[in-house]
Amino acid sequence: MAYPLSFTPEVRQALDEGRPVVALESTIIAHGMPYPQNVETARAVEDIVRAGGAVPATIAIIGGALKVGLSEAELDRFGREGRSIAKVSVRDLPFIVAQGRDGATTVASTMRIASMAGIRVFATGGIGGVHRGAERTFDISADMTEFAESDVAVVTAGAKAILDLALTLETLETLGVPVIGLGTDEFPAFYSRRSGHKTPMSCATPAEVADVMRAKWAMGLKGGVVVANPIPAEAEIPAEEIAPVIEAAVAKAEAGGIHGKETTPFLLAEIAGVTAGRSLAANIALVRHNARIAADIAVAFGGRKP
Ligand code: PSU
Ligand code: MN
Repeated sequence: MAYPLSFTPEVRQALDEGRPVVALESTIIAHGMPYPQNVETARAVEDIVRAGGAVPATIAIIGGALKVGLSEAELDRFGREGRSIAKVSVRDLPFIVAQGRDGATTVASTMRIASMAGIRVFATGGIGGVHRGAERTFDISADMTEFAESDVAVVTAGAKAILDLALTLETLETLGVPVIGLGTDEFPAFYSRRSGHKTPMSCATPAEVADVMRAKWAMGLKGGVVVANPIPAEAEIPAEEIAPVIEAAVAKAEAGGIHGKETTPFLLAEIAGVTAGRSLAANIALVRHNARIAADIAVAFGGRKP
């Protein structure tokens, strides 16, 4: 029997009618951006998805319930409480549910819950991946392995250079995950449009991405698709400008003995602090852009999994 999910009426109705739905994560709200920009962005992103002809479903855990769609009050509370809400990846799901707690879902756990709900498209900012120094720390985000598990296409501005992008792409290859550059043949580096790493394939339009999703799942190939969508040019921070900031943040994390699930939020907060408003503005711009593209893909895909 399927595990019960808690839907908002808007999402429930859209899924019942087979209309396009776009999943959104909640770790980006609670741990990825400061208040109030986190709540403003989460709302704006939901509106962008609606304007694109799809229904947004922000995913989180509230009182142990797997929520698919949040009310305005719930979304606002997640933004205000921020980092005091548990960051929940897949390994944390059973504990948070069993204890009846609140949790902000990462890309991995959002993919899993979206998949349980039958949602095939998900917009985020940046995915987790293989951390620099992973050969010593074994720090590889559960986002990677989730891409081998859940049948969801995730629209991302690539991944931040806090990660080892070459090893992240190698890992996705091992896991059998298509990484599609949308309008580019280069894997974008979140703040920057270019990283120097090629994507294994590229598509010109959201409709072509939807074709790849259909082909993958029609063949019975399990797992997700990475849709790498570069930050809009006017919002980008050139790689050479952001690189020293990232180097310093990674060094500070190592020196401070930061590890495990704290690493990503620590690095994100560090970079945001050092670049003042600039990285936050870039982050907001790319999330909004990803939401628009995700809506287009969801519409082109046509709602239901074949
Ligand atoms: N990368 C970002 N912004 C984010 C995250 C990653 O640029 O907000 C969040 C996402 O929720 C992602 C999670 O799934 O961090 C990965 O954490 P970890 O590396 O601990 O798996
Ligand atoms: Mn990790």
